[in-house]
Amino acid sequence: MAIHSPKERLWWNEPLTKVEVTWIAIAFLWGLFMFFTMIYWHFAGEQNLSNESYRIRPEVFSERTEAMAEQYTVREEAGVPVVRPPAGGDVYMLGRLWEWWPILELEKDKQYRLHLSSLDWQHGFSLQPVNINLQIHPGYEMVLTITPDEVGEFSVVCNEFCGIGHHQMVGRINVVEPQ
Ligand SMILES: [Cu+2]
Repeated sequence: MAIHSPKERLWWNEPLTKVEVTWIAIAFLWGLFMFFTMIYWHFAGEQNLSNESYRIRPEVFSERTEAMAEQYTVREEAGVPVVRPPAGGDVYMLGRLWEWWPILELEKDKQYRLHLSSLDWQHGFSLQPVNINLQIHPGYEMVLTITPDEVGEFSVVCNEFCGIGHHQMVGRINVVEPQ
C-alpha cells in the first residue's frame, strides 16, 4: 500500500507487477481514445469550425472593419450599424471592450469569409444558439469560410472573461433570405 514506506530502499528497481501493467495499458489506451475522439469530434460534433489564422495588427483590422461598415451599412439599431456586405466576399467583425461590432446581415446559403479579431484583449466568440465557440486574440485574425444555412437572428456573446463589462459584451449576426 502506498501509505506505507516501501520496504526496499531501491523501490523503483522492482519488476512491474501485473496490476501496474494493466493500469498503464488502460491509461495509455484511454489517452489514445481521447486523442482520436478530438479529431473525430471536429467533423462529427459540428461545433468548432476549421479555420485559418493570420497575424494582423489591431489598427489594420479596425480599418478594414470600418471600411466595410462605411460602404455597406443599411441601417442602425441602437446606434450600432447593421452591415450587409455582398455575398461571396469578406466580412469583418471585431471584438473590443465591450462589444462585438458591427451587426452583420448575411444571406442564407451564400458563402462568406468571416474575419474575426480583437482590438484589445482576449475575447470569446460564441454564436448562439448554434454553440460555435472560438477564442479571439489581438494580433491575430481568425478567418472562417461559412455558409449560413438557417434564417434567423444569432447572438454573439463573449465567453472569455474580459473585465467589468464582460457580461454586456454581445453582438449579432442576422441571416436573411437572399433578395
Ligand atoms: Cu470579451
